[in-house]
Amino acid sequence: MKYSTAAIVAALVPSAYGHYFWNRLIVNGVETGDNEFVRKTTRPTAYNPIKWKNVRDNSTPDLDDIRCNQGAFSSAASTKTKEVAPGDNVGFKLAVGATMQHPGPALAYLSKAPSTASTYRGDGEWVKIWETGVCDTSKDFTKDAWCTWDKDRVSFDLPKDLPNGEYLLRIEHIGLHGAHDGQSEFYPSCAQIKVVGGTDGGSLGSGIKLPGGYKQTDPSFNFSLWNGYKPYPMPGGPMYAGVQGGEGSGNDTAPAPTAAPTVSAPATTAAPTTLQTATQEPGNTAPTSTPAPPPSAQVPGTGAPAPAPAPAPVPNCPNAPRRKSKRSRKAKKAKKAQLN
Ligand SMILES: [Cu+2]
Repeated sequence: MKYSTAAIVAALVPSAYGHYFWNRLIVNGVETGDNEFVRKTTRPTAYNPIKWKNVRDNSTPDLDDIRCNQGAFSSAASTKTKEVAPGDNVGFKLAVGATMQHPGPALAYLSKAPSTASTYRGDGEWVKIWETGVCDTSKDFTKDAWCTWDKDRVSFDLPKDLPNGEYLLRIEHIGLHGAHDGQSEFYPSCAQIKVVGGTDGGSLGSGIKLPGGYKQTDPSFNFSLWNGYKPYPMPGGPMYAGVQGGEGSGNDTAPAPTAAPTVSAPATTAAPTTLQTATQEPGNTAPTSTPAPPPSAQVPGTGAPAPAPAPAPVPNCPNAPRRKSKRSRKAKKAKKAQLN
């Protein structure tokens, strides 16, 4: 049977710009292997998000799933731990050629393992070390205004004063297209790292617990992208403020991070911890017109226009209900190869 280009494109859509999961750690620009240092999820559909509503794979942010994705601890022992140095540029790449075609922020957290990363469940404090939100308020707030839009990776620097030891490094992208309806989508994963060449002792200061630090009622997860740009209140508590104590840190007097995480602030008075941009740009993102298709160069093998998301309500991802639909044999094979 001969497939039309359009049919093939439609079949490829889910893996090309649907849901996604992380499986590669990047260190100083060098990609590591699939799940070599990133714990593998056991969820039936690896790219499904974690959600509070319209739940997939029984996975919600109130479960341990929110740490490193569902079932990730079961692969901890078979996941390698990557040696890194303080200040190294690290990053994560999505699996199966996916890109982040969901609007929303990305965040990175560290949690110190009491002993080794490969035996750590992640039940300690998670300290946020990086975040990214809106890069250009003149663009579509439901799409490419967000810095991560259509990217297949993120990268950032580890703190220069990061104490020696083993950690879980947690990456997360949050899809906000359905957040006005309580349908924020969480895509976390963790890499196992060992910091060497730094100083001994000292702590990262206060962070959040996962689960617990994200609440279903948080303004960050009940936020509408659909009526033009507005500042987004970043979740995840205070940003890392420097090592607390420890030998040779020279930073023993660093102020303690603020005690009150913004995530627990009521919606009406929430003061965002971080605004990516200072100015408000009204009127340019009204979701009344059909969005332009993504540049085909950004979506390998397709020139497919993105399914136009309805302005409101937006209960589902454009592709979510279609993920089980016919997929080309080629894409299936490629995906299987990636997953093996
Ligand atoms: Cu989605």
